[in-house]
Amino acid sequence: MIPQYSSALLISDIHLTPSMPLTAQCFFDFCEKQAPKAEAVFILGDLFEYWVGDDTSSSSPFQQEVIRTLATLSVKTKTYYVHGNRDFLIGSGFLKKTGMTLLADPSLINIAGEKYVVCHGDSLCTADVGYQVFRSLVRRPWIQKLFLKMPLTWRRSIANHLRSNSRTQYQRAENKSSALNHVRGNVTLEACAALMKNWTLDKLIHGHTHLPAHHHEQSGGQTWQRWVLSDWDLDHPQSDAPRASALSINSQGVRSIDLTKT
Ligand SMILES: [Mn+2]
Repeated sequence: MIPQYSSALLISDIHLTPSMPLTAQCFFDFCEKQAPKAEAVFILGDLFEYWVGDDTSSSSPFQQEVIRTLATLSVKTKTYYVHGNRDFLIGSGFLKKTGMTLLADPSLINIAGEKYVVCHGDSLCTADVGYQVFRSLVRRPWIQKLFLKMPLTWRRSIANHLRSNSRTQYQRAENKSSALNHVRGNVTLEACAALMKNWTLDKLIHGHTHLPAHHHEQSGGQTWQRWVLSDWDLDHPQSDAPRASALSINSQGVRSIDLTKT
């Protein structure tokens, strides 16, 4: 069934971790204040910095607090979640506790009478062939089952290894002199065009690239709009401007809300 609402808020890439307390506080405030005002809230992946299994929450006061916050929000408004590349192991246990409904990546949603395709965004980064091979492997159920059977210390160490690799790549992508890596960290026009053609739609919303924008794009006679959600970071003011935003959709259209100023 297609989620259909008159208003919605969309967020992604909050990268929640106890070591980023200001970002976490901004998320808790969002869930308490702004989020209940929308009919539905969509979290388009990378809610957590990393997730190595639902069985870790019982020993983590931080994860317990996130679960409580989302469960409280889910009572007030409908909440949806799409897997990100860092928290795709979020399973039915976490979803049940938080009251969130899992959406496939990509999915169609209908807000205020307009149809949008939503996804995390990593599947659209097709210039990074190595990553796409990795993605297709780790999304296989049998590989996930094997991973989740490993001791927690192994799982954490694998996740840390993958994160440090991805961070190095991201820093390279930030370096504008390296055009190739910049392309690899972004979605491709071809992948977006194929997705829009497949769904015969002209509105796409995703996160993942940390390049918030509203694009008007075209390819082969097709045109579409693409909104990119921002990542959240209020804990590293030295590296970039503090940022946290949500996309609000209602009968007035689509607009970005700066949560660092609310
Ligand atoms: Mn991501």
